[in-house]
Amino acid sequence: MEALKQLLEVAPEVQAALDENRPVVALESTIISHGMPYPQNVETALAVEDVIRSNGATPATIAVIGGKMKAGCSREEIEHLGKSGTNVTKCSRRDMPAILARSMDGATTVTTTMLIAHLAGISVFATGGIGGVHRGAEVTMDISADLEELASTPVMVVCAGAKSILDLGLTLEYLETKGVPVLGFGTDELPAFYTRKSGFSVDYRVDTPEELADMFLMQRALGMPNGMLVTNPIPEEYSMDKAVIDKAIEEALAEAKRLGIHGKETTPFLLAKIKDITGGDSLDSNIRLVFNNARVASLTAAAICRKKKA
Ligand code: PSU
Ligand code: MN
Repeated sequence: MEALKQLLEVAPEVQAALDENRPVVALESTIISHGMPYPQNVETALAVEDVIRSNGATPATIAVIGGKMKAGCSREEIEHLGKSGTNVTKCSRRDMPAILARSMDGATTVTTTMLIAHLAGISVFATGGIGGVHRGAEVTMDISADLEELASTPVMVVCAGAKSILDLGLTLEYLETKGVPVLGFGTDELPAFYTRKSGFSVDYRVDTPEELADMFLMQRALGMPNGMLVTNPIPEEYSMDKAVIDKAIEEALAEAKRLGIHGKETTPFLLAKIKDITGGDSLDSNIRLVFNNARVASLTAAAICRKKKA
């Protein structure tokens, strides 16, 4: 544990909030380096921190910088990750030993953001979309490590569902197998990132941050090791036309297949391609839904703190 502490740098502001039982919300960094183009990625990363602050919580953008796990990146570190883009290693669980041993930088995915958040004592994490079971996974076996992390790390992840670059039905089956609750914030239906509906049901609809906090704390009281997935639909005014986005996704998938894109490149490739095809509309939606998730995550983190005190 002592050795671990040497590798983990919690920003003083984040540590103070944790020590005083004030709400903290973790944010991932692959969304900065690989999920959006520069400079919108840096602008969004800084703006989402402001959204968290204005909702009464402390943001902790998570990354690996020079071989140190950071819970709370500085503005300069966020700019560095955003400018470096895909030159920074996309760091999943299996990358951690190499990146840390070699004192490299790593952009954390949902997986490693959960891992580091948990080491730092942070319970709630806001992002855009999670990885999942890819279409055709019955042949490729491409299943995101995000699902395994949700199965084994007790952090609440607030997202806008998952993009239909994935097989959403299989993703839900996998989460069920692993005992991960999938909650719909104000919805019975799993949102599909750019659109509010997917045709699949969530496990439970939850309408308030208080109830999300109750369920999270109940999972802890039961001694369960799993995380929890909160799916929060994109606000109506920013949601995209289903036909437009479906067509872009199909085109992107076909292009990935043609080029033989595979492994960890798949998700970043598809995200960039969809953005190109939709002429930037999808990027605007993406930014808006992240803000919306940051707000719900902040309110829920605050509710968890209140209930812990009571
Ligand atoms: N899906 C999105 N936006 C993202 C990602 C996924 O809609 O930015 C990123 C996240 O960091 C997620 C990772 O954890 O991609 C999943 O990658 P993979 O499918 O290779 O596990
Ligand atoms: Mn994969």
